[in-house]
Amino acid sequence: MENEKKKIALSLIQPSGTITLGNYLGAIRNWVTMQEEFNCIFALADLHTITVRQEPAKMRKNILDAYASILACGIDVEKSLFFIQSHVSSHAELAWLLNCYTQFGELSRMTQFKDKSAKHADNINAGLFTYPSLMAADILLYQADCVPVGADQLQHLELTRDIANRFNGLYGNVFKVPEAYIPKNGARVMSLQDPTRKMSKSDENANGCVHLLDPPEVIMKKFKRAITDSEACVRYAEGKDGINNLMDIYGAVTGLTHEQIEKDFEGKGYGDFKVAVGEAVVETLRPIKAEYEKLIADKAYLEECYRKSDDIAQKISQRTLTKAKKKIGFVL
Ligand code: ATP
Ligand code: LTN
Repeated sequence: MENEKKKIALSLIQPSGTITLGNYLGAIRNWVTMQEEFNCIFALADLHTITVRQEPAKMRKNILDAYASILACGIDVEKSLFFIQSHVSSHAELAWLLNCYTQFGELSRMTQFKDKSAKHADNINAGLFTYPSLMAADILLYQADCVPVGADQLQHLELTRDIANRFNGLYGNVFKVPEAYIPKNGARVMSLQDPTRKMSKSDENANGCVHLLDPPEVIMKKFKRAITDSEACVRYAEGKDGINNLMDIYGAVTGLTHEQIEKDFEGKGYGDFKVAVGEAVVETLRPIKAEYEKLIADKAYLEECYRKSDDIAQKISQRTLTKAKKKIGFVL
């Protein structure tokens, strides 16, 4: 946070499973490059993950694995904050306040709530419903200018802006109204087994999802089994979701355009192409996995990193929280 004049970019990711190739190509890789242009604030949204039931030992492992993996991707705690949401008490506290400025009707319209409550019909808890007020708190506490997110989160961001405007309308300028930031080169990675659905950490079909920490042979196997079509021609076209997805992934890791890929694979079959994509992904992930192995073996270093960021985040966020409480009418 060395340069006060830079704009503030903020984003969180749920440690709800091991980080995927989709998370990396769609989000984290862009976070890494944004560190130069912005004052960046990143965190693991562990409070958000308990909106879906978690197994305690697995949750602890997922949090540390996600922390080490994201550092391994290139997040630098000398340049950016990278903390753990539950360690900074102002998030839960502001979320409660904002719940009282968020309407039932607004929350009812959120498509993520509708999707997740259909998926977890046995546990439609109040946290799942009020998830967006906690996300609004994450963002508004830091007076963030922009929030890099995938398209799936735009509705939550719009609600954050509505909440901020409503609060500011009542009490004056307390919160900065943030903008969504959709990175130019943010790839949308689809499941290798169902290319009409996005690749997701919590996918039940393990073959559809490539994890950052998968061993090379597992990655190769998943690409070899990827669903394609019967045309046997590597070209980007409507109705060829599987091949389009593989071309997008290959392009994202090699920098090649669709036209270049089509030319390189002219006359070759899908078998060759799948191997090429698998190998390119393995090579992209190799240094990340190696760095992760080093980091995860050094728990003391990891703790040093997150404690340092936790403390700074607590200080910054307290300023906004105190201001909001004062405006509402609490005795401080
Ligand atoms: P979950 O399965 O728990 O819902 P997820 O893997 O879908 O998790 P999130 O934690 O919701 O991922 O998202 C973290 C970030 O990664 C977000 O910015 C999101 O837009 C991005 N992201 C997630 N999946 C993909 C994908 N398949 N392609 C591109 N970006 C993605
Ligand atoms: N809901 C987001 C994770 C998230 C987030 C945030 C993203 C929680 N708080 C604040 C940006 C800003 C997701 O599921 N990807």
